[in-house]
Amino acid sequence: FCGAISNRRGTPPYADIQTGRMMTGAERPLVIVTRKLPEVVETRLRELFDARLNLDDTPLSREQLVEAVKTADVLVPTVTDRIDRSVLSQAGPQLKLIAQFGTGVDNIDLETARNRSIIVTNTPGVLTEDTADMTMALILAVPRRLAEGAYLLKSGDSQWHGWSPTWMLGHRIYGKRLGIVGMGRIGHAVARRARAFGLQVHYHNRRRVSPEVEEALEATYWDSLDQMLARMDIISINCPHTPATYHLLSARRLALMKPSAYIVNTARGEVIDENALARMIENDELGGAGLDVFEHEPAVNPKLLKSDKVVVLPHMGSATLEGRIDMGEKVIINIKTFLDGHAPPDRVHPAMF
Ligand code: 8YV
Repeated sequence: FCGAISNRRGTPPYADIQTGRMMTGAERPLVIVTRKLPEVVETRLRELFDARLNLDDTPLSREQLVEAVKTADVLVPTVTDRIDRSVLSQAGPQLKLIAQFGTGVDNIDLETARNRSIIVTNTPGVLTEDTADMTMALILAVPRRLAEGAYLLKSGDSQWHGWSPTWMLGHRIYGKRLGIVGMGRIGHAVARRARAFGLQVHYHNRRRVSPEVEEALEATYWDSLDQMLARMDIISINCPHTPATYHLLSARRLALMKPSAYIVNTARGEVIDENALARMIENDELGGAGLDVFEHEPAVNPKLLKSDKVVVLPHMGSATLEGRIDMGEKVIINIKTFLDGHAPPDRVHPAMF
């Protein structure tokens, strides 16, 4: 990790983070990036900053993370880096910005960051459509048994003896009720897609969206999550993971769902009590699940892996090259704006935690 890459001299100077003093060449702020990013993003980072990159993409150990916060002026972590209180409390006074490569910031102890006057930014907006696409893919895949069918042919020992009218029957999604938990950017994008597939859109959110948006999405608001859960055919989790949403889908709430209902999660595993979900799947108490995220990534509950009623993906919701490049650009804009002495555009608002 951290093969230091020296920068070309002659790139524009920057104001020092602490003093506002102009810096040039080797004095430029040190930006430590914890994971390998697309080449075009890394090239730009090297051009602009004293960038220390992770060329072989091995996730940082805790000790390496501590070392990084002790030395970096700007840290660029991702979801796989646990920047908790004990890591942050060892940060040097030079660390002033954590520019997360990602939208979710639940891997960062925001309160400690705030107490230490470290600004945290993220990359909202640029992965909305990709994540909504993957959500829709799971909403289709689970009821229509897509992964099961594909695996059956690819697994070699063909159990396919030709078409039959009663074989591999799934369930129709057209006309069914979709309940979106979390009507932010991604929730909206899922709702737009769902309408096109003939689903009836329902949602639960901390705040009700405007009547204009509700009308455009033909979306029905539920103040009570419990009541919504009991009446939906499909539930999609699209809210961030915060202390308030940890195990929002608890064993008690999961049990409110119809036994035929499906649940899809492209947000964060921690929003669902994964053990409770796995038990329900094992006991045939739910129609199925489409999961892109897990409570203890990269571990996945074996009961979920075993079940034909569950489609699992390895946290791929936003995994497009275009999306990753856009995320990198956002990170660079946040860093550059900050180093130029302005408030970076994607500061994580205190209301998020
Ligand atoms: C990213 C995500 O892959 O941005 C997020 O919140 O969940 C993913 O799309 C990852 O988190 C990058 O940090």
